[in-house]
Amino acid sequence: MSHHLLLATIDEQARPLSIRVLGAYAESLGVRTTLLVILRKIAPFGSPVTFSASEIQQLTRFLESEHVTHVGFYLMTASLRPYERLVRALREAGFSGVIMAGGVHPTLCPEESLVAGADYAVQGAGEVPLGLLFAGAAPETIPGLVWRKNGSTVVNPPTEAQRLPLDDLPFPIFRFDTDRILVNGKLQRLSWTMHTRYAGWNGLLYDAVTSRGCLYRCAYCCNVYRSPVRRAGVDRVMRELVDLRRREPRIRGVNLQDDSFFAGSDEWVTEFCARMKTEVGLPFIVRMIPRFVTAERIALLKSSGLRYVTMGLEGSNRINRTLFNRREDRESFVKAARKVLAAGLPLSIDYIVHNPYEREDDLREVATTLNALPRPNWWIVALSLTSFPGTPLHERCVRDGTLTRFATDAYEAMLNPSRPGAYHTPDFWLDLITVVLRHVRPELGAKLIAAGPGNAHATETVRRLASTMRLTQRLTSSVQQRVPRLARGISRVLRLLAGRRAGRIVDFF
Ligand code: B12
Ligand code: SF4
Repeated sequence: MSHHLLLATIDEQARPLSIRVLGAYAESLGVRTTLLVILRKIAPFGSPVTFSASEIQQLTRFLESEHVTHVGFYLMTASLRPYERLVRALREAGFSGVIMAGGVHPTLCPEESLVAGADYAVQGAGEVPLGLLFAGAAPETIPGLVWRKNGSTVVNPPTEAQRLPLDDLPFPIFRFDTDRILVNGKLQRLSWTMHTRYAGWNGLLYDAVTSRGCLYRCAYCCNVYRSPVRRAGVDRVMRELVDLRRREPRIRGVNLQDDSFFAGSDEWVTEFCARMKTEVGLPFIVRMIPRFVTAERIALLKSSGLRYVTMGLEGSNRINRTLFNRREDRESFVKAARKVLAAGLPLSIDYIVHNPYEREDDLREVATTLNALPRPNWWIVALSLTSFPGTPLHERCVRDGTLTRFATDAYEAMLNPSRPGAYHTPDFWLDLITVVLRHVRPELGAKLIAAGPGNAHATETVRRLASTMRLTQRLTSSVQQRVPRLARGISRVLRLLAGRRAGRIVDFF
C-alpha cells in the first residue's frame, strides 16, 4: 500500500514553517504528503484547547477518504496536551495508522512526547528518522526515535547522521489548494484566500530559514540546535527564493526566521546581499544580535532590501547576566539600535515582561535604556516570561520553587499571562516601557521615570496616555485589516492627537 503522510501543527497563525520543510523532504522520498494547520488561539490558564465532536468527525473522515497512513505532529510545549487529546480522540474514532510527533518539545522532553495511543516521537531533526521509518527500518536503528519496547519507553540518542547538509534539502512546500486548515470548526482547503486571512502580515511574507542553531545560550530559550550554527550556502538560499518568485508572484517579501541570521560571516552576508538585490528583488526582515550590528552591514543589507529589523533587549543588565545568561547588555543594545534607527530602518524590540525575578531597579533601568533611543521608529513587542521545561531557566525555577509565581505556564498558558494570583509587572512600568515611552519626548520620558509609580500624578499620566495609545493602536490595526490604504494616514492623525496630549502633559511637569 502506498503511504500518505498528514503533517499537522497547532498554531495561532497559518505559518507552518517546520512542517513545510519536513513535508518537502517526505515528498522528495516519494511519500504523498498533506499539511494540516489547526488554528487555535494560545490558551489562557484554565481553558485548555479542546476539539469538538464535529472537528474529530471531519478529521477522521478526511483520514479515511484520503487513505492517510501516517499522522505526524509538530509540537511546541503548549501543543503537547491538545495533541494528547487529539490522539485519544482519533484512536477512539478508529484511526489505526501510525501517529508520531516531532519538533521542539519532543526534542526537549522526549519521553512525555510519546503520548498514549501514539507510536513514536522524534528527537532532533526529523528528515532521517522519517525516511528510515518509511523505509521500514527497525526502531532500534533509527537515531532520535522514541518508541516502546515491552511496555517501556526507549529513547534512541540523536546522532550526527540526522544533521543533513542544509544545501541538500528540497525547497519547503509552499502551495495552495492542496493542504488543509481547521478553522472555526471547519476543515477546509488551505487556499490563498485562507492564507492571506490567517498567516499574519496579510500572508504577503514568505517565511524562510537559512541556518539552524544559535551562538548564544539564553537561559529561557528552547533553541535545540545550539552552536555551531549550520548555514545553507547563499546559492541554495537564492535558488529557493528565485523559485518562489517564479511560482508565487503574489509574495511581497521574505521573513528570515533564522535565530542568528546576522551572525553569519561577512563573506556570506556580502554575497547574500549582492544576489538578493540582483536575483530576487524582494524586501526582507531579519532578526539581529546587537554585537553583530555594524553601520557597514546595516547599509549593505538596507541597500539590498532590508526593510525592518527585530532585536532583543529582553531585560536589565542584572537580569540579562544573572538570570537570562545573555551576553548582550544595555550598552551593546543601545549602540546597535541607534545604528539601525540612523539607517532609517524600523526597529521592533523584544522585551520580556511579567518576570517574577525583576525588581523596580531593573524596570527603571530598562525604561532609561529605551528613553535613550531616538523616536519614533521603534516599538516594543512584550513577551511574557515562560519557563519552558528542558531550559536552564526552568531548572533554576524548579530549584527556587518559583514556577507558580509565573503568570504563564509552558503547557497551559504559553506566553499568556493568565495564572490567577501570579506575578505581573506593575502597570506603571508595563505601560511606560511597552506603550508610552516611544510616543513621548525624552524629557517627558525622563520625568516620568524619575517620578516613578510612587508619584500619583505620574501614575495617572502614564495610565491615561497608555489607554489613549492602545486605543489608537487598536483603531489603526482594525482599519489596516479593512482598508489597508487608509491605515497609514489615520494612524498619523491619531498619533498626532496622542502626541499633542503628551505635549500638554510635559508642560504640566
Ligand atoms: C519560525 C518559528 C515560528 C514561526 C513558525 C512556527 C513553526 N515552527 O513552524 C511562527 C512565527 C508561526 C512561530 C510562532 C510562535 N513561536 Co516560534 N519559532 C520559530 C523558530 C524561530 C524556528 C522554527 C523553524 O521552523 N525552524 C526550522 C525547522 C525546519 O526546524 P524545526 O522546527 O526544528 O523542525 C525540525 C525538527 O524539529 C523535526 N520536526 C519538526 N516537526 C516534526 C514533526 C514530525 C512528525 C517529526 C518526525 C519531526 C519533526 O524535523 C524538522 C526538520 O528537521 C523557533 C526556534 C527554533 N530554532 O526552533 C521558534 C520556537 C519554535 N517558537 C517558539 C514560540 C514560543 C513561539 C510563539 C509562542 C511566539 C510568539 N511570540 O507568539 C508562537 C506560538 C505559535 C503557536 N503555537 O501558537 C518557541 C517554542 C518553545 C517551546 N518549547 O514550545 C521556539 C523554540 C523559540 C525559542 N527559542 O524558544 N514560531
Ligand atoms: S539569541 Fe535568541 S535564539 Fe539565540 S539563544 Fe538567545 S533567545 Fe535563543
